[in-house]
Amino acid sequence: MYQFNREEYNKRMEWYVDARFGMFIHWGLYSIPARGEWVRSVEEIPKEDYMKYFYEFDPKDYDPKKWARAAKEAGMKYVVLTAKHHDGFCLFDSKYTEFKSTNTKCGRDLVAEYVEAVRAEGLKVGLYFSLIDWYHDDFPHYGDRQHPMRNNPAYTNENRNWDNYVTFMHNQVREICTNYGQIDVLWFDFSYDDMMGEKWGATKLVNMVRELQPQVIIDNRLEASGQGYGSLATGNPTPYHGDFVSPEQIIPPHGIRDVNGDPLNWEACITMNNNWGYCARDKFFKPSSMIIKKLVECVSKGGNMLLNVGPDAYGNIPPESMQILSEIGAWMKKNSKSVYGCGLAGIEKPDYGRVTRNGNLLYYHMFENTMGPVPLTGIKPGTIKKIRLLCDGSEVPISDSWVHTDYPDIVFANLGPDPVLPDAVDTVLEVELTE
Ligand code: H79
Repeated sequence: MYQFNREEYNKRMEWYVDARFGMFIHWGLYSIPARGEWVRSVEEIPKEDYMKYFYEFDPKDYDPKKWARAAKEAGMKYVVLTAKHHDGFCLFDSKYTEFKSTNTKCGRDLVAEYVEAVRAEGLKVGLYFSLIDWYHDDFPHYGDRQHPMRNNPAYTNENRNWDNYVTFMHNQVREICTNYGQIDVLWFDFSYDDMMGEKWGATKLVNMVRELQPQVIIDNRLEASGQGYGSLATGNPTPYHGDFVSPEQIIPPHGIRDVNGDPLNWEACITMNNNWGYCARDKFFKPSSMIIKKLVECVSKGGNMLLNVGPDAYGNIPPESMQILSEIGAWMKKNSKSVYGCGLAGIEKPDYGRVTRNGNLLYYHMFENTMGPVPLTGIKPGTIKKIRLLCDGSEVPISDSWVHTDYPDIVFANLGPDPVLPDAVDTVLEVELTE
């Protein structure tokens, strides 16, 4: 029986908190219509019509080694792949359904190849598993808020056997936790209305998962959606509390704390454009410069960022996403020390950027120049051992000028006369404190 234990919890979370940056991958049959992973629900497509994508599915370019390499090059430390999304299609060889990749033209267990490729790159392995299943006959259809058949009374819920669904869902989770070696992250999605907690058989499910995969890190969505902190924040966690809060498409304005004011672990999952699954017509990609600053924002607020890619029908990550990943990677190659193992600085955000911290190392992230001496707000004069530019290790002197008389409590760094920062996106000052 699983019981919350603070020490075990902190130990289990160590690698994950250090990592700070991961890749989310949304991929499945919905990559063929290419209108997002909710396409069957949004367009209320009947099962028979959706089956055409099942008969067509044959991702000729599927090579998870390429995905894993792209994640690694971007500086990500873990990857989470949709083993099954809400449409119910499994990228793994499940005994409990015929709706799976091994029964398509491609005939492969795509999850098996994925876990191997991700491990080979030294990255942690995550799997996303949808609690919702629009394919299964025992999942409520008519009247369910999200089901593709919600508006069609012909799909009455009479004779649908909920217990049968829960058993099926648990069986599939057991397969995922048994057949693919060590799983580092299990990402359930998601609870809504009364579909929550024990309705999913959550205590039993988590007991099984923790027995099969004692080290696994679980999200909080057995009792939450993309909003809501879940019971970890209440100081009285349920057995299925999950290990991190999972704000979706938002960075919490003030980080996240529990009722006692202690910081909670969280992970903001964020898309690069406006869709999780591949969307051929969605070219609204965020610039890499923005994503880098948002990653730093997450770290400075004590959270992780899980950045999404949606490979296309052939299995290729879109070129726009590859470009963004490589630009983030270039920044990370020089500055990742200010991300990995870093967290809350306990210092108010300066006007020009943000501060992250690892022990007695403070990282002042400069998103813009200060046009003069750089105020290292939050540091007491006389407590600095040295300041270096993180990108090249060069010495940054403490400013020794008239400003000190007007601002005796603030230490200023002197970046010299060049008005242009060495890194236009985020120039990082590493400040080592004496204690
Ligand atoms: O897997 C991704 C999403 O498919 C799933 N969680 C992430 C990680 C998810 N996103 N949003 N939701 C679940 C909540 C439902 C949002 C909806 Fe809609 C608003 C469903 C229908 C209206 C967004 C807009 C999806 C379709 C249209």
